Amino acid sequence: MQERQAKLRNRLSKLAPQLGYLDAIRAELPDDGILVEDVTQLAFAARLAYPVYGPRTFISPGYQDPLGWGYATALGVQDARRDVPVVLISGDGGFLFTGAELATAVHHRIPLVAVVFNDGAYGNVRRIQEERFGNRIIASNLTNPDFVRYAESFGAVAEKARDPEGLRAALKRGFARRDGPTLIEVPVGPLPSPWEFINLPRVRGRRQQAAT
Ligand SMILES: Cc1ncc(C[n+]2csc(CCOP(=O)(O)OP(=O)(O)O)c2C)c(N)n1
Ligand SMILES: [Mg+2]
Repeated sequence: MQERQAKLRNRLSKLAPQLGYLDAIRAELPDDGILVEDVTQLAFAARLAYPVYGPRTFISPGYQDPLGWGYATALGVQDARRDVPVVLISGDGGFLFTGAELATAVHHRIPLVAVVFNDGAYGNVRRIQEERFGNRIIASNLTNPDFVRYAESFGAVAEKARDPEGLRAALKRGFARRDGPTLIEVPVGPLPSPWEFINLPRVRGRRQQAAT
């Protein structure tokens, strides 16, 4: 198993920035803790390489990828499982879809830890516009609130983490709090594309594909 994981890591080494943050989360989250993901570049990497140790400990939106479901869903997960730590990974764009549920989290003292990776963009879409549409950037740069102050204004605890080490320390503090929500903002730059690992070559219908 460990050998398989090492091989996988080797193959995905291009995704080192994302993997560093996922390792930090895996190191701090107990084996029976639950990871919930929104639709973000970190989540795409998690689907490929985040080690899951038990059933129902990795909650993913699946193939439909409804951006923004993460925060609301993770709150439900944490409320249903008050006995284990729950962590959300989300991008800045997706977080703002249901981020106002911070009010619910504070109101009901739901101890969810949300990690928001902030690249100031719908980063996954912006990269596609850059690489495949001649750098024609349309509606993928974001004007964001200050996420720490936003969360604090609801009465949540919030802090910034600037690297995987910092994230580990912040997660420790977040998981230790059982009386309310925590938000951790992680500022990031552009991240390497995971698409070559997701769009695998066809194994059927090759002839048909060649004809189109
Ligand atoms: C409802 C919905 N709208 C649009 C998309 C397409 N989409 C996939 S990823 C993404 C960008 C997400 O931005 P952010 O949450 O900041 O994560 P990042 O890509 O920057 O890591 C978008 C718009 C989607 N999956 N679902
Ligand atoms: Mg983003």
